[in-house]
Amino acid sequence: MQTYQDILVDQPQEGILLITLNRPDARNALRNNSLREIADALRAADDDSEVRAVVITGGEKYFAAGADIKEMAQLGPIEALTDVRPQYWKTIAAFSKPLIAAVNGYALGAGCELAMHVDIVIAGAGAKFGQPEINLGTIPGAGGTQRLVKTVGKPLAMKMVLSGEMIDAPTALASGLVAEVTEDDKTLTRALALAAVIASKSPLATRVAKEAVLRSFELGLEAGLNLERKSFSLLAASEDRREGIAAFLEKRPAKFTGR
Ligand code: DAK
Repeated sequence: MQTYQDILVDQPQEGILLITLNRPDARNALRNNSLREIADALRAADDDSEVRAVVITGGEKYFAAGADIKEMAQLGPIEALTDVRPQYWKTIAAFSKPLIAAVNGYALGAGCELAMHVDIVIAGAGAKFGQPEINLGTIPGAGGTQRLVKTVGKPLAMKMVLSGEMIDAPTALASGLVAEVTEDDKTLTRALALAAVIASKSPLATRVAKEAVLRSFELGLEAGLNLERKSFSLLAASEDRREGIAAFLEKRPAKFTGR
């Protein structure tokens, strides 16, 4: 397996890849290289049929404290306009397999935006989410003014973006930013267990389901329902659907192959 500088990548269970942000001295601040490595690892995971789901975590203390402020300080308008980061974010957003975040501690700025790029966030009870860019005289740059509104709604998004104030895990749960809150020392275990459940499903169906759900952010209801119908019809031709239905009728676990 490839080695990286800012992340650790391993395969703790069959079918599951674990990415751990690993810049503890900078509170896992996401410098360009960190984002590049995350994007590279996800691209490789997309190409690897053995990988069925990915979990990303920052470890037990902090998820990520945002973009690297020291690196950001070097950005003038031209550098910001031609910045490489949007390409890395696009790769992360385009990852086609289920992506789960296990978040403990701070998920701030780009860290909160990374949490919003994943499909399911499991947060520890002590997790804190925020978009503190306003404290630096700037604004979020990777969806904090867009995905956040669509996720938690305008009132809370405005409060977070304009004040820089953080929200705690219960508020993140109530507002839909996270799917589940666990005890702090159970976050990764729970995320891996959920990844294992998802990894046992048909990889074709999870891929198509993820795409359909994500497209709902952009499509109107009629177009979204149309996409859903077409995707459903497409899956009707798959061996996995035949296997899933046969397994149900024969009262045995399904064995999905992704065909
Ligand atoms: N960047 C770089 N270093 C950071 C950092 C960060 N975001 N956060 C923490 N560190 C470093 C600190 O400088 C310190 O380093 P040393 O002094 O030891 O060398 C070390 O991590 C420990 O930090 P603290 O002593 O502050 O640790 P605490 O546990 O007391 O506090 C904290 C943790 C996360 C609450 C605190 O460190 C903090 O508030 N950090 C900054 C959070 C923040 O403001 N994040 C938002 C960053 S801006 C773009 C548009 C926008 C953006 C980027 C691009 N374009 C359109 C191109 C902006 C995005 C952002 O995310």
